[in-house]
Amino acid sequence: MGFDSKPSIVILTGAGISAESGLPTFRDNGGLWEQHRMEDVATPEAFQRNPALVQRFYNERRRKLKDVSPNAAHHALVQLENHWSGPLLLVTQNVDDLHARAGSRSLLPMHGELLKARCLECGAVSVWVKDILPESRCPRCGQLGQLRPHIVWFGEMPLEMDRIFTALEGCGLFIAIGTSGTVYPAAGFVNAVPAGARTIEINLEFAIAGSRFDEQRQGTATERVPELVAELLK
Ligand code: BV8
Repeated sequence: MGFDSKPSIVILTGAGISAESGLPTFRDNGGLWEQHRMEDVATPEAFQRNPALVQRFYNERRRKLKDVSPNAAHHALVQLENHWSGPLLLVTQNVDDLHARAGSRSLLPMHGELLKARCLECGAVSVWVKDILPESRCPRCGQLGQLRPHIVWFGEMPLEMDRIFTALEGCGLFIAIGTSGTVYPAAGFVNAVPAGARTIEINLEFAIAGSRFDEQRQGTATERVPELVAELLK
């Protein structure tokens, strides 16, 4: 694809990019939300009401990270970042660590990270690879039993929104990969790019409603993402 100057790229990934690594998505059958109602495990109210259930939901998902690895789609995005001469920002809705483990550097986990805990007492965000338990202590203030997952729940503000919108408003290419486009504000990012920017969606299947993307590439992430990256780097 012919670009004279290399425009800036913003990429948005969702659970679909991690599916082939073995992590369940939210809405495909057998998805995460089927085992739990979202209201029961991914809202501040749920955490107030039943902290043990919420901690268990995230402890289970955090443990699973040890058993999975980045896939060809994650690695292809690292290739793109390493060889694209223009700016590139990878915004992920995923809370797994697969992009980071693949080597992505310009990475913005807008919904938080499973491998971090946040202290309700002092606000510190710490790397946290074990279960969060009632007897867990904050590494900064030492407070007992005040740690929550560093995850953005429904009704909470996603992280670094200003930085994301600045990148969107200046980008020449927006690529969405493996997201159902059901959760806002991420689902609205495609509407924030400048007129004339190229928008591409890679998905296993597309929402019935008409697409707001210039191009839709149907298929699995491990098939379609390396293909697109090869085209862009040609
Ligand atoms: C906000 C972390 C306001 C948690 C997530 C009522 C009450 C409260 C809020 C709302 C409400 N109604 C609407 C809202 C707003 C709400 C929202 O949009 N709700 C939806 C359900 C309608 N949004 C929020 O609450 C957001 N915050 O609005 O704040 C505010 C304003 C001012 C001040 C303060 C606050 C916060 C949203 C963040 C929630 N946290 N994640 C956790 O992970 O446990 S969201 C979670 O679901 C994911 O992070 C992701 O973002 C989201 C959507 O999931 P996807 O990634 O798209 O995955 P999904 O399964 O849906 O789709 C997978 C796709 O992949 C499919 O298309 C599939 O076909 C495809 N696929 C599958 N396999 C493959 C594949 N593609 C390629 N290859 C494959 N192999």
